[in-house]
Amino acid sequence: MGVVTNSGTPAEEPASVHHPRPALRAAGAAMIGFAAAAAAVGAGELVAAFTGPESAPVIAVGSAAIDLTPTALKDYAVRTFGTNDKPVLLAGIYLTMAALAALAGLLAARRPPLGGAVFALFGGLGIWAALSRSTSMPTDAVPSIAAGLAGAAAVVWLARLFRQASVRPGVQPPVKGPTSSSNPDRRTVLLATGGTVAVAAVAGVGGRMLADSRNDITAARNAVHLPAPALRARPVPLAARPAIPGLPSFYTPNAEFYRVDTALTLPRIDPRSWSLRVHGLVDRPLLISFDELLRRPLEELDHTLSCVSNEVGGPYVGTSRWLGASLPALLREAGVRSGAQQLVGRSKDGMTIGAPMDAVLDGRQALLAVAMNGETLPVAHGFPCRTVVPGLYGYTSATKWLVDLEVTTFAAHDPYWVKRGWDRTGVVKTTSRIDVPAPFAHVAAGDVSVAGTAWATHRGIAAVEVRVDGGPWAQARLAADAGTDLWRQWSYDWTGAQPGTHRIEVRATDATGAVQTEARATPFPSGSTGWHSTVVIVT
Ligand SMILES: Nc1nc2c(c(=O)[nH]1)N[C@H]1C(S)=C(S)[C@@H](COP(=O)(O)O)O[C@H]1N2
Ligand SMILES: [Mo]
Repeated sequence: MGVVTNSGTPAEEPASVHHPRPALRAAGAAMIGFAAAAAAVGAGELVAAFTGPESAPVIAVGSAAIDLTPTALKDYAVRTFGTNDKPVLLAGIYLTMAALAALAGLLAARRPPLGGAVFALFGGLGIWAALSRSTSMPTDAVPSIAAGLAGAAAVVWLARLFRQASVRPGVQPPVKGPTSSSNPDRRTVLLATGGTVAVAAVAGVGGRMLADSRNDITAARNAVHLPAPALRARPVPLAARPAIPGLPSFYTPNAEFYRVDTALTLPRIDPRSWSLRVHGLVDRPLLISFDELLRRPLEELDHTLSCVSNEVGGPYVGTSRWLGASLPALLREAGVRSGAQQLVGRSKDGMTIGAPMDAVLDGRQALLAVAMNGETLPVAHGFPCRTVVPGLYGYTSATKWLVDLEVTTFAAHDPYWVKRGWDRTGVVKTTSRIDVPAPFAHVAAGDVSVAGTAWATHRGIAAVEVRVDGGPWAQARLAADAGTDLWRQWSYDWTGAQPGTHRIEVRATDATGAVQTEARATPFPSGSTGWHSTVVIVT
């Protein structure tokens, strides 16, 4: 900042200050670039308050980046940053933008139109990103147009001031010219730059606030009255949920339920304007409103949902009591035609999730869920309606913010993840996890209590075995069976643990008799496999 705040008269200063050093001049030019970028983002946010949060340039570019990210990189991001992957992505976009903005400032300090051109390119990228979404409308381009114009105008204006201030006598080697006395000084440039940032901040923050209030559906969500279930889940026996310290609770509280999706801004859907369309290979296409959905007999389903991206031992799994209308019943009303192979759910944000039709209609309790653990679906988990199909990973079964169901063939449509190389069936693999002791925990020698979770959703868990340091497998104690669609908790008393470092391994057998495979596989393309192990230090 020193480069522009110094407005002392040359006579009072040491000679070296008279001529801004190139580095300081460059820093000043970069600041101009940042200020113009702020103006661009602020203008984009303000306009996006009217055209929808997903049309804001940074969000649009981020969403396009998510959709274009190669699977391997996405896998890496989920593995490394977990559910922080979105903040990390946005931070990356902002940092890239800052670097390009600095470059634009430097170019503009030489030739202002060049800086303007960089912002025109920014705007163009935003326009392309905003229009590239499957659900985009022409108006989605407007925030990026505004951002590009605001950024270009700001950078050209500030760069002209900057250049004029730089040719002021005594600041640069003297330049002759009759206008030099009326040229702006560095203080003017500073004020203009700071003013631009201030206006941009007001526009950006104001735009966000406006968008939040325009899209606020809290009241509408709170007003949803959940009818009593027509079909209740059978109570989960206490013996199915042993209270072992360190084990996750049998039902996962909504606030702790993992969240995995591609949505940079959560779709906010007013249930009063929501409808679900059922079409494709059906005899009677349907369109039902949220009220009509709630008037259908609602069923409770206790079900463990898990994510295909879960690593061995990973956290992307949770159990909930879902409440919703029967999906097979709705499909039967629509009249599924022969030849139908795939049920594609479409979300408000353009996600497509395809479930094998034979799984949906084979008698399992698939739902159009409206509630989770007795609470109206949280926005992050798909309010007002999502699908839940036991036995399948979320990416082939659990469309959040559902607005459309298409009955189709496999050949006719590749859903989002299938396009990216993932398996199209998504059957949950037999998985077991050691939750207690925690990895690298220090435990006292003697008797060590080991416990964990196992799931083979819709097949059920028949056995869990544990071994220490590659020794013989021993049967773990299984908690009572609460149903095949649920995880099963287990415990094992490891007796005579000797001081030292030990490795505990676990494997499960599903109810078909298949033993969980030892072979390690990455989540891509059909879910991770391999035995989970934990290293503990016995003292
Ligand atoms: N609209 C939408 N629905 C979605 C997804 C998504 O990205 N967008 N992700 C799916 C995946 S991969 C999983 S594992 C589950 C996760 O549901 P949850 O976030 O409620 O736990 O949602 C599924 N439904
Ligand atoms: Mo997932």
